[in-house]
Amino acid sequence: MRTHYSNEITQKSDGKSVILYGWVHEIRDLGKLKFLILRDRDGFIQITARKGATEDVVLHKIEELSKESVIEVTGTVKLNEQAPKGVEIFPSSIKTINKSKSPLPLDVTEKVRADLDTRLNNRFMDLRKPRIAAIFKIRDNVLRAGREFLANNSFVEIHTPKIIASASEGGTELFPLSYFDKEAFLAQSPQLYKQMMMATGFDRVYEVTYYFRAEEHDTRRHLNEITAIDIEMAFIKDENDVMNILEGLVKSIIKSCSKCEELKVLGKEISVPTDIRRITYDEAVEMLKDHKKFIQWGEDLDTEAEKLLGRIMKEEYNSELYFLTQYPLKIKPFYTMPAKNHKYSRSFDLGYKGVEIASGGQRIHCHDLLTERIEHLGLGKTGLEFYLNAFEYGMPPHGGFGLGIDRIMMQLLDMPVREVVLFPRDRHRLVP
Ligand code: AMO
Repeated sequence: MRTHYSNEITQKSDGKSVILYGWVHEIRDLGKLKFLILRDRDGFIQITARKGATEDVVLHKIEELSKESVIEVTGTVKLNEQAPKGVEIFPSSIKTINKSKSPLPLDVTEKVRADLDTRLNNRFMDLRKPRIAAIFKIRDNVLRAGREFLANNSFVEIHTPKIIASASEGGTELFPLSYFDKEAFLAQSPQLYKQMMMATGFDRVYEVTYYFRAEEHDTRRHLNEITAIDIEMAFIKDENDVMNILEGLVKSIIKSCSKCEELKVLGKEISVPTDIRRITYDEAVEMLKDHKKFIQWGEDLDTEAEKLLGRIMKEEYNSELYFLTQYPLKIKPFYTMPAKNHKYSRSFDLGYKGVEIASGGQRIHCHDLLTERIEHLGLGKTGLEFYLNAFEYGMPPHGGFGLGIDRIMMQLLDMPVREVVLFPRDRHRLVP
């Protein structure tokens, strides 16, 4: 079978017999001289066939190959200054393993560009482009770095149910489904379950999770199936302890991604933050007002305000990442710990270049206050009994956050969110 991947062939491999597998990326037929570019997981290698030096049967084989077919090439490595990387393969045999149909739905060489919808409709082929594959190798790095940071800080990875009986974030954004004879929903987040884990003695948990949200948004930053790193931690003093963990997590993710080789393929650089500024909601509203963007106190920031704040933080404070703290309680979910006579809350959002990438806070850990908040918001305790029960038998003070993986990826690479998700689910897209 395969002896080498393309990038394992270097000038030191001169004279070696090799067997390679991959896709026909390009063919250049100059009559007596034929070049075939083979592409595999790790890159490209030039196969060179010459009349007189190469057997006729191999020369004919190259003539009949169709682009993107899967092939096996057996040959010898030869030095050639003019070839990419200074080496090429002289083939002794080329076999088609599986022929590709033509014309192709997409041009993998990217000489002809396609729009995002066409690319997403043919995602398997889109991902053959090294530039697109690079995005998902960086995404892998986000998760790897995130898991490493959390494991080093004593967080235990858990999985909580995605089929649930009641809303965790509010009732309007739920996808209902039928669960035998009962009504059920896809989970909006692991919120209730990760909080219940705080009553178990695990103290620090995290989940790489899906959120399902029936939001009717149609923007460059919203999806209906979202991925996130959710954490919850017990025995905190207040939300600052949680922000410290989020700050450490995001910094180590960004630092690790800034070293990814794949950034070169994308022609991008990532700057690593040193400090993450913390400003209050009230300060943000004032800063926006100074720039003629008016937010009614108690309203959430709209997209325009978020973008403007991102610009202000970058230009005036040299801060691409910033926490917004002490949100008005009335715009935060029922589980959020109130502050200052219930006008404010112990919550925060993390902004990155004008987009919210995470939110969290300290939670209410006292049963009576929690039920009072639920009643005050008119939510009703029905369906939440299993959750409230965990607060009656020794629940420690706790807090946590949800960090959107799709969101941090889009901001790291300055791309719309659908670019950084393999098979995005948005309002219009259910396949592939
Ligand atoms: P929230 O609803 O703010 O908080 O979500 C947390 C993070 O998830 C990402 N996110 C999204 N990304 C893309 N498209 C969407 N439609 C979308 N919705 C959310 C964002 C956001 O900051 N339970 C709380 C978290 C917590 O307090 O622990 C929650 O779900 O990056």
